[in-house]
Amino acid sequence: MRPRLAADDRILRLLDIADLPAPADGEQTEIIKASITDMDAMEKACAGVDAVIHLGGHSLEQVWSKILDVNINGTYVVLEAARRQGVKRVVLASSNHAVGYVKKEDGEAGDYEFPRPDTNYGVSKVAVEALGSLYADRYGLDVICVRIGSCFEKPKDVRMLSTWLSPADGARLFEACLATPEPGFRIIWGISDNTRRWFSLDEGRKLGYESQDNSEAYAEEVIAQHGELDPDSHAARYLGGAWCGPDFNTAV
Ligand code: 15L
Repeated sequence: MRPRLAADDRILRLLDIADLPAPADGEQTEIIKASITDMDAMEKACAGVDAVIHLGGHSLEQVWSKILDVNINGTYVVLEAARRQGVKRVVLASSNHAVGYVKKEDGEAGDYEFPRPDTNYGVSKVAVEALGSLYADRYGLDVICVRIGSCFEKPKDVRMLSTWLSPADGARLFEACLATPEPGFRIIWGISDNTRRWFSLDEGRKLGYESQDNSEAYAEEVIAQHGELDPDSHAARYLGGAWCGPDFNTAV
């Protein structure tokens, strides 16, 4: 997102526990190395900013203690630091795995599909949404939770022909989340306008998001490589795909 969210009238302040490349000449970017679980660092990082896009945390399944510390407590720290520093808007990365056990046969997944997490990671995304809801209702922050499908340069398998969010659409979606007036609390799908998508784009469109990409451009190549999905497989039956299957290594 770093090059995609750069703009002449914007300073991007990036925070990561990893080393990030120093800003290039003319790049209006500030770099902070810190953990999202460090309240002092997060308050400093939130000072004077208009909006926070929170993408930090474990992006795959992990043991519960790490999920609790980084994904759940880390999101609390992000929201609380934002509140203390008077930041008005926070965009939170949720995931399809918050509702992974929803069945595809039940039809297109709505924007506010009730939680059905498929893993510890999925539970953390439900908690992320709950924390966002608390900070919107109790403290008046604008909070938009984006249930991201699969955000990669290209769909990596046949399921991702349905769940793909192109990085360019991801940036369009975040721009819409930043620009829309007074959203309050929202949950939207982070999905491209894929021919094979299983997800609603209604709420995203209400915020001004218009996808310009469709995974169908990669369908022939992906199906030639992987073959069609077995209709009885978890990948074909559940939004969370193989994460819902008995062979998936749910960490304890
Ligand atoms: C996610 O939430 C993960 O962060 C990502 O790495 C993918 O696995 C994606 O879900 C997916 O379901 O494809």
